[in-house]
Amino acid sequence: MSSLEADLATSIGAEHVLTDPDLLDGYIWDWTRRYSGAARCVARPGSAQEVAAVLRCCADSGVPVVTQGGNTGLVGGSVPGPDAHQAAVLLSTRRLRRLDPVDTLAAQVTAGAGVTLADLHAHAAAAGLEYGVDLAARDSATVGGTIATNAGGIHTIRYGPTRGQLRGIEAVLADGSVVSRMTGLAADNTGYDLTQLLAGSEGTLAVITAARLRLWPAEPVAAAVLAGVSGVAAAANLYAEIRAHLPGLRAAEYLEAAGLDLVREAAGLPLPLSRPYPGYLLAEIAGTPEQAERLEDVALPEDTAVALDRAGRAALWAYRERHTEAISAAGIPHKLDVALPLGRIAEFRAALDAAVRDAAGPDCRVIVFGHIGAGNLHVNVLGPDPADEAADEAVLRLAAAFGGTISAEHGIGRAKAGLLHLSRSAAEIAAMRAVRSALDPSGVLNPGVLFT
Ligand code: FAD
Ligand code: 2HG
Ligand code: ZN
Repeated sequence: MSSLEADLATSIGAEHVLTDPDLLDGYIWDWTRRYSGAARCVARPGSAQEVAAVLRCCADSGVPVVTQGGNTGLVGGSVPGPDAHQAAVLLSTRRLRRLDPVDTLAAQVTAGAGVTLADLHAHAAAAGLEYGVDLAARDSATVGGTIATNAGGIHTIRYGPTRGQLRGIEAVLADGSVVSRMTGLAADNTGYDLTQLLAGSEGTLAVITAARLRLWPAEPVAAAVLAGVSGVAAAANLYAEIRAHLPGLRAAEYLEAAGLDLVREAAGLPLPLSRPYPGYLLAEIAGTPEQAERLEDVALPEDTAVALDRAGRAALWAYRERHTEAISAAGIPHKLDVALPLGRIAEFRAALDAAVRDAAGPDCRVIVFGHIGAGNLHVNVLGPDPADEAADEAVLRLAAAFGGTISAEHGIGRAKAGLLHLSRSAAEIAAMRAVRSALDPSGVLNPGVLFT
């Protein structure tokens, strides 16, 4: 055991420092199997003080630290870079499982960074409240990871992304100092907002150890609706039509035939409607059954499935939520996560397939789905070699050309670090780098993530 591993073992307990290559293998590959890297060990601290001790040991040795929560991130940020000379300490937050009683008066809760979204949802629900961020990886994705990526998800149109749920944060900086602002005050105007700064920081500024989270009154879900449409423009228009009639609209998702076919094949599901369509809009409506009756005022396509009970709604959601799994069952995907102004989303979609095939070859399969209410399209490309970046770059350049962003919700990670300039100006990138240098002067936290 080297002196760093020995120091880590002294600080957090030898049983929480993993060096066995078979055990490391479970941490060093990302969810998509496209990215993996070199880790010298995995450290599993159990408190903010132990995180601080790990960071101090690594700072003293000049060894990079890659923080990992549920390892469901889709941009290669949760695993180390491939350079064996730069082998990292992988800091897993999975033991940071504190989950305090819900403060029903403030409608807030304090949760450790390693708490999963599923556990947080169950905890909030038991108090008659709801956490505003939900996504299909809920059983593994953590509070810390979703803050670090500013995750979006299926309820972004209702509650906003993760940054909108934050009322405080506890984190450890690269030098081991603990910053904690967990008062939960909704009104607090005392200088720089470190809590918000860490939202979307992707492990490059600090290790988040806990957060004070805002909760919402639990909403009864009245209906899920799946409508067959001609494509993304029709889906966007139908979304706007439902929004105009139903104030309880809380999710508006888009699917296409290519993704639906993969899901049906992987999960053995029947066609959801009487015949196939080029696209589908899936909407979820909150409210009482009477409020859901206002769906009758919406000009829904004739071929629309409406599910009122929980089982029926889950059956419709399965067609959307199983996309990521079904795509990975067909190959190692190139994942892009763009957002466009709704008014330009159809132009982008019309140009997409040709742009990908021109860049990466005629046999690429392009699968598009996403959170249409947020203008967010997930573009998955199957076919090109995992190391070939041509399709990725073509999609991101196209999004930028149509006034969009290269990341709607997954972040930049390692995958898009070289193309950050497509969405951020030179002055913005310089300011971001200055913030990073101020908080982590040696650049030990997640090197290669966000910036090349
Ligand atoms: P990880 O993957 O472990 O890490 C992600 C990033 O955060 C890395 O850069 C890591 O270094 C950093 N990090 C993790 N924990 C900390 C911490 N405590 N302190 C500092 N940095 C940290 N994303 C969406 O936004 N919306 C979706 O709808 C969505 N759906 C998904 C569905 C599936 C099936 C899958 C596999 C993924 C999906 N994702 C989605 C992506 C992913 O779930 C999110 O990015 C999530 O926020 C990652 O959380 P995690 O705990 O797994 O983080
Ligand atoms: C989703 O919305 C996730 O399902 C994953 O953000 C997207 O797999 C993807 O590309
Ligand atoms: Zn998504």
